[in-house]
Amino acid sequence: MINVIGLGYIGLPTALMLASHGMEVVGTDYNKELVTQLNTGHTTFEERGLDELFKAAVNVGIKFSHEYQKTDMYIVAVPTPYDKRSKKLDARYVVMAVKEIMKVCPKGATVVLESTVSPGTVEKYIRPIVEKSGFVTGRDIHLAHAPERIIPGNMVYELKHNARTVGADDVKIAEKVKKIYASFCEGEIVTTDIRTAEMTKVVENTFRDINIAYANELAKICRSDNMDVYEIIRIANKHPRVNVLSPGPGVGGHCISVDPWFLVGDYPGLANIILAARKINDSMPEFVLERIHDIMRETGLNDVSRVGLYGLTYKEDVDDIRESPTLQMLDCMKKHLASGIKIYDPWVKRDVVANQYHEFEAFLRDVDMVVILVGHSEIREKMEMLRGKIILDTRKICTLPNIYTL
Ligand code: SAJ
Repeated sequence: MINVIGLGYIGLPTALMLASHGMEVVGTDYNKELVTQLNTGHTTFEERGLDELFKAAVNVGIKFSHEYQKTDMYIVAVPTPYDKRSKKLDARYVVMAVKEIMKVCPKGATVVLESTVSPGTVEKYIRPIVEKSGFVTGRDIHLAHAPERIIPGNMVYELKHNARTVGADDVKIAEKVKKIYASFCEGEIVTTDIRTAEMTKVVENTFRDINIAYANELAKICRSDNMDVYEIIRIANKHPRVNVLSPGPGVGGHCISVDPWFLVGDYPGLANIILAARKINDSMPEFVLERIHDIMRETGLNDVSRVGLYGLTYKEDVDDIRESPTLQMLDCMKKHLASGIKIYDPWVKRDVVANQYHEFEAFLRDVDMVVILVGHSEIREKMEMLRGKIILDTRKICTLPNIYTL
């Protein structure tokens, strides 16, 4: 039996996938409400294909509990935030999970960590917990790191098709863990040591952060000198070895805006491009605010309560608002004591900010300017309804004429 610890954005789909491919699975989460919701037949977030996968897993007997199980295989997928001051990994959830596992696991068990961590985390935090619990790693308890790689919005597909990495102390354990993932993963599964697996995952997300920062910096340069950044990127990308990403209102989510900080925190003085990229991406919400300000002045709109922000999530067609550029912008506005701006997101059903709307029509009625911050399918389909508004499109998705861009 496999006990998947943490039933959030990564743990839940992983548990469901394993169960629906013939593994006996119990998913454990310390949040009792979440466990109850799953046990009453409801998924806890929206994701393409998740409900179908959930049904398939429930049909073959997946179980959810808030209790850790006694078994020989654990997969840990708990949050790994960073400490905003030190910029280092905050390992408290990983530590808590491994401590709980040690209370129930038998000798011979394998603990696989899926959460993204900074290089050296298993050595620094996990191995000591195992040893303090009276076990010898590599003999009584085996450790492995198999970082998740799936992208929100396409998780179910990517779980099945992406290549994966499995790092372990011992080749036999790596092969054993690989076999479990191979039950559903059709991509290549590369085995390596734990530290390499840890570093590789952080390197992947940092690569993307740096590339997005390049696009965002170009947007700023082009704005300062009246050039069309989108046209320039479109043409540059025709070069066979160039692939500039898209500028946007900033980088959100719990991965790309967080993981590069692990390297900055652990390697001060060495992680220079990485730090610069983080700063550029973090500066984008403020840049958008400046654009709003300039456009208001240019168009004679002087009432901020007639400005509407479209999108609260960190990217299109997901319901995740963690570190979202819109929230970063609202924080920035608070510093300047500005308020009254209106907000709408079709994916965010509960009230999370002031002046939030739940009806697109009502939102549009109350604003003269719409700032597109997230390119949800909804707005792409309903673009015509924006006709007549002043539009700032930070995602370059608007098909109407005379719009403003970054
Ligand atoms: N963004 C841009 N311009 C772009 C691409 C993205 O501004 O050209 C913004 C997005 O709008 C969003 C942020 O960057 O705010 C991050 O979005 P994303 O779609 O690039 O990535 P995530 O955070 O949803 O998922 C990433 C993925 N990592 C990589 O692509 C290297 C995913 O594969 C990881 O599994 C995930 O992080 C994770 O959990 O670590």
